[in-house]
Amino acid sequence: MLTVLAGGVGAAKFVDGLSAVVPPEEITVIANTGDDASFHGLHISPDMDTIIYTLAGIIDRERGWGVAGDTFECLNALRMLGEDAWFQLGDRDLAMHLRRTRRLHEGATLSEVTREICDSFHIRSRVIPMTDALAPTLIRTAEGTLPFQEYFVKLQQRLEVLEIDLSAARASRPAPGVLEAIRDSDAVILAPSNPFISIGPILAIPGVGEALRAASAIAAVTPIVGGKALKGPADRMLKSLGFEPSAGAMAKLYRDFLDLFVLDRKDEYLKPSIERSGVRVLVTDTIMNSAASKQNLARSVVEALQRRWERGHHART
Ligand code: FO1
Repeated sequence: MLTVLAGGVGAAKFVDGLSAVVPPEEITVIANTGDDASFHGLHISPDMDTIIYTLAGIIDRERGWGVAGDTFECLNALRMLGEDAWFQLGDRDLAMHLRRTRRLHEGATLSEVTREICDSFHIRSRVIPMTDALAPTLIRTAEGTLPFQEYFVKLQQRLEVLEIDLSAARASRPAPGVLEAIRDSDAVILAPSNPFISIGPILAIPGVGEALRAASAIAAVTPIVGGKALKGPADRMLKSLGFEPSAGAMAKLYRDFLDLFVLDRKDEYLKPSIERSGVRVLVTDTIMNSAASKQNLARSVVEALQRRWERGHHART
């Protein structure tokens, strides 16, 4: 069994590749819900939706989020009615949010609704939210503290981030199955997601840190290549939060519990310094721009973890 801690686009691509390399039933995805937001009375879980649409094969590949070929008639109509509609909710995408919100109003938990939605899409891996509680990530900037999507989408990540407030995640409880999945897996993989706003909220959930320390093996795939984030503001955040914008800084952030760090070939020169901190390094191609590249990356990570298990086994016998 493998557990993946996941943000949105990068994580979804990685899990997509992984499910072609190991049986999808053996994968549990624990998704960040710190980005969740309410628009037009609907509960949106962008990272979970990105994972679900990707695994269902209907993601808009160009944008990385939303449904391929979706239209925006409803949003346009809302704008005509004077609604502030800057968050792009497509007509088909709205069905997901309508269904989720109705079930939440009926008293279902977010993990229950997520399971139902995954079943409707015949998704064979298990996707669970990090928590069933509302745990919004807040972004502190010089111009005030903002809800995540306001910083990310409305203001296009233009403001410098001074602090990321994960207090809601810290005050929440893990969703059913989260700690068990981490503890009972053969390995936990931190997807190539932003360490502060995607993986950070999951790590802030009470009990997750301890479960990780009890996990059999933990690998992390870098979301930073050549000092640049593959997507989103991770490189700028590293800088504004006082770190070097490099894959090496990423490895340091996770150093406490990491067994294997997956570095892009372009950054191979960082391998010795990361290994000196006691973390093994796998150097491979991490850019996922085709089905083959997603699967190759997933295969390399799984094989490196397998080599580790074999070595551990020989050491004990
Ligand atoms: N990202 C955008 O940049 N602009 C949008 O209007 C937008 C709408 C949206 C709707 C549904 C959904 O599931 C995701 C959406 N995203 C949008 C992506 C999302 O805001 C971010 O990529 C994640 O929250 C960061 O991981």
